[in-house]
Amino acid sequence: STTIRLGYRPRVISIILLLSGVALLSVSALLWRRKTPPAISLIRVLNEFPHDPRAFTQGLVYAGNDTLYESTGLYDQSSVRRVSLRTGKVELLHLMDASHFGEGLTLLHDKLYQVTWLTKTGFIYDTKNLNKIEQFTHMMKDGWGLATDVIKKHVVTYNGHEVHNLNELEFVNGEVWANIWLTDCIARISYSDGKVAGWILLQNLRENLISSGKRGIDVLNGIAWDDVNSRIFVTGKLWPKLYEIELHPVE
Ligand code: DDQ
Ligand code: CA
Repeated sequence: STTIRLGYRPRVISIILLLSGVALLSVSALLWRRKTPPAISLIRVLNEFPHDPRAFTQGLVYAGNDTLYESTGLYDQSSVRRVSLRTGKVELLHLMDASHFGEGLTLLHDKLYQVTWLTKTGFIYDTKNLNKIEQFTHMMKDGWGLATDVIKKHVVTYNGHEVHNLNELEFVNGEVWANIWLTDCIARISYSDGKVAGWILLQNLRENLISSGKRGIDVLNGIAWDDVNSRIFVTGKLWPKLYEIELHPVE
């Protein structure tokens, strides 16, 4: 019986080794996964819509019913507007005082909240008529993006490095998305720790506008999320188009 046992043992041992090898491999795959860089996505355009080419877009939100609200900058032409998604037509316009440069915009219940670039002043508007209801002072020197609905303070980092120039913002599916000023990238930021969980690369949008002869367009800026239909809209400053996009992760 000893010889039989000896004959079997190595096989049993090798099966155990094989199994533990598989287990080790899967554990290390999980650990490896955790260490791999954040996901990169390219995009595909699902729909394109007209956008006012004079709108220096600084804030964009979706309000349901194919309606967007938009905040625009530049000192003598800053505005808040209600815009039809399908036609790009400005349905309602509030022109701001020439001393303010419109920046981030967000929608909460039936009010719009807007910050301004260097004047530390914020405004609250009634969505019904875009009348100014109130104004407030924001503590930062520069108002840039604005989104709802978390109250937390983070330094945004990517692999331990600070990420600067976060511009227009949107709260998308539990993440904060931010246009990075002067780039064609959107950072997907975890609201719980401020870490960049992924990058969306959208250079083809601006490249296509330029190669189709559009002149004078500025940077990609403006993200709006339709949480009922899971639609993502993006545009840019002085862009003649607004896009509905979907993400395609790069392997
Ligand atoms: N910000 O969007 C990065 C927060 C501010 C951008 C301000 C750009 C000023 C451009 C002025 C152009 C004058 C023709
Ligand atoms: Ca937004």
